[in-house]
Amino acid sequence: MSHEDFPTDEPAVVTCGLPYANGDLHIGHLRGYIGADAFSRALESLGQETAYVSGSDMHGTPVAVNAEREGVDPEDFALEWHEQYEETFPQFAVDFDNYGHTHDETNTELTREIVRTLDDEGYVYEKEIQVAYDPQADQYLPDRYVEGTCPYCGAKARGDECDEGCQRHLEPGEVEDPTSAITGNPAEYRERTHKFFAVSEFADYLTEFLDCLEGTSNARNQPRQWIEDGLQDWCITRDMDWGIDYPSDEDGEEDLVLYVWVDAPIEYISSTKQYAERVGADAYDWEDVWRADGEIVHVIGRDIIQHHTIFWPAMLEAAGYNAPRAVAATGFITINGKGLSTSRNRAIWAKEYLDEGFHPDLLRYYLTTTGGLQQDVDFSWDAFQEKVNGELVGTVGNFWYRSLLFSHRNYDGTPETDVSDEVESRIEAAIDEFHGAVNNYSLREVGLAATRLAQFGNEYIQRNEPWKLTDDAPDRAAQVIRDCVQLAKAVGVLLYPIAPGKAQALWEQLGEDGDVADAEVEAALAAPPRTFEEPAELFETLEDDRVAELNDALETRIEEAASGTDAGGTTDGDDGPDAAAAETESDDTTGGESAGMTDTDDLEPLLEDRISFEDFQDLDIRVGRIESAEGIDGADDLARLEVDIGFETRQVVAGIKQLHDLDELPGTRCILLANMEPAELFGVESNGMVLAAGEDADLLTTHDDAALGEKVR
Ligand code: B3M
Ligand code: ZN
Repeated sequence: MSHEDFPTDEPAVVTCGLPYANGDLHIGHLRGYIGADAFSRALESLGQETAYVSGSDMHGTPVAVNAEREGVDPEDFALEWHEQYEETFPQFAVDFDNYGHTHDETNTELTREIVRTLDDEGYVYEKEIQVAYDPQADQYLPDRYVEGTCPYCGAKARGDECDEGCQRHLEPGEVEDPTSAITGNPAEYRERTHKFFAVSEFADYLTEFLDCLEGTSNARNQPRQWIEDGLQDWCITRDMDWGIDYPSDEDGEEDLVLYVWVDAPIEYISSTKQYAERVGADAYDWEDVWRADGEIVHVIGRDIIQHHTIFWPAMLEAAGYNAPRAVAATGFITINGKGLSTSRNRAIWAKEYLDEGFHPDLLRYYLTTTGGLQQDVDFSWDAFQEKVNGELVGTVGNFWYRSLLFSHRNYDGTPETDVSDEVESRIEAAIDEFHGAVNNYSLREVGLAATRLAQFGNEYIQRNEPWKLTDDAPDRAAQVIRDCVQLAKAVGVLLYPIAPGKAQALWEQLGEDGDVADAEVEAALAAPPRTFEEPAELFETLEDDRVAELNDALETRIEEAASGTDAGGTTDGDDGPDAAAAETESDDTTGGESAGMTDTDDLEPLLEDRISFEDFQDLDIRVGRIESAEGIDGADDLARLEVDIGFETRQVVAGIKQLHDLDELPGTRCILLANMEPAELFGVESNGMVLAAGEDADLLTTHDDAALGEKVR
């Protein structure tokens, strides 16, 4: 079964994974929250009725352990972080329709009601299991209170997750060689009775569910594998005080609380319900979404796919709720090519970014358009500068400013003529791209639809040179400028989900009433007001010396954290927000951490995520031979190559000018990605990509006599 394209007639809800209320927010968190925010705004731009909700995750050992370390009550501790998150999100234009928390009354009640239903429906049973226990501390050791070895991959693991290895969820009793995180002593296993949810009964249901699940492919492929390997039932209670009590009439069970992963996703529903109660069911009916056929879209980190594609849909199905339409699982963030690590202070903190005075839209644009949703995205201040100066200042900002300024000076606003057919069709094509991108869950393409349109605009001005026409061909000049003003407005409308603040500023410069947030994509084709004031530039160049300072500051604090001379300038000197950062904490899982300084420290981390053979087959990789190679004038690094791939000779631009003796290259066999989308670099079209390894661009070649054009597989 496939879903009807967005926009549909049903209301939608977009959610992002709940941050554990236990430490400072950083760029790893922001990627998901900004991504989900942009997606929800994009849906609204298409005319889809949408709510964007989330809340703080208050329970579980990630919160309890950190609160205990600070010697404070977990509820007070979590509430304080919750309030801080509520303040921080709007500063990144992350605009929730409702932001609740898992400990509030709505969620406590709904959780108990749902668990009671699971029980009543016969999906919950009791079982005696081995639970880790610390005799010295005289307490049981759920989840993060115990550390040991993952039974599946041998990596160091926490009680309920193999966070540094295979990323699997671990059931109580599974971790080998357990030690207590409280005393550091070896833990013993003791027998306890716990409640289990019969997930294994849902294997067939989940298989069908995955067949129509939209979002990223990792969120379908990984769970399919888990189902094939055989589903285990899921322990849903813990020996702890902090959490939601297991709803039970029987004596002796009141000391069990629900596992945090039971009540956390239920907050998605609770938060939607709170929103609906605030605006009224006529404006938004939460039951239409969760009890009927609404469109549920979850944006999450890729380390919590199992919770969202196995446990959660099984719970929803068992309790009589609607199934998610999409799970979009984002990759990790790396910093300067290495795993983000809060304990090593290798992170960009939310507060730090804001203190630098950067506009939120710059980071929003960087995080959404640098890589596909599923891909890991590297952040460096250098790459940030390149993105900002190249695409936002150079392409979008430049086009906006020159179009509006010229138009204001010569026509006092929008020239009184219609948009040309050429420009109207180009805008229509951009709207189509936008629509397709939203339906493919590709925020990158949403953002690039706008940037490419601005690029077209710049080329259009250059090509038509209106400044030469104003005197001799005034009608023609008015036409060109009219087109540019329309293009500028269209870029603003399409860029709105990614850069809402800047889009609104443009909207106001154009003299438009109201908010761009209330406009839908079709507004890109509607004429702007007849007059508007002189515009101001909306993006600012990020200078080299500023970037050098930012790089120095980052390096210094990473070094300080490594030598233990600094608590981090954040509250996490001792591992605070690591818990919240689980989705980004891939942290040197490729060996750097345990093996100390090895050669692999300088390599990009291996991707955990596997792709299917079908995905690989999408790459059309061919054997080629370089026929000619010459430097491109004006470009420091680029060379223009002619590559014979049997069927034809391709012109390719490669960043190898400084790295190879170009005269030596003709005759060299190379490997070419033939179905790379064409790009234009320094005015030269590149029609394929030559594969090379590492910083020195060591060119891949063949070692026998494979024919030119032969497929590499
Ligand atoms: N609080 C954070 C994480 O594991 C966790 C998400 C809950 S989503 C329902 O990424
Ligand atoms: Zn593992």
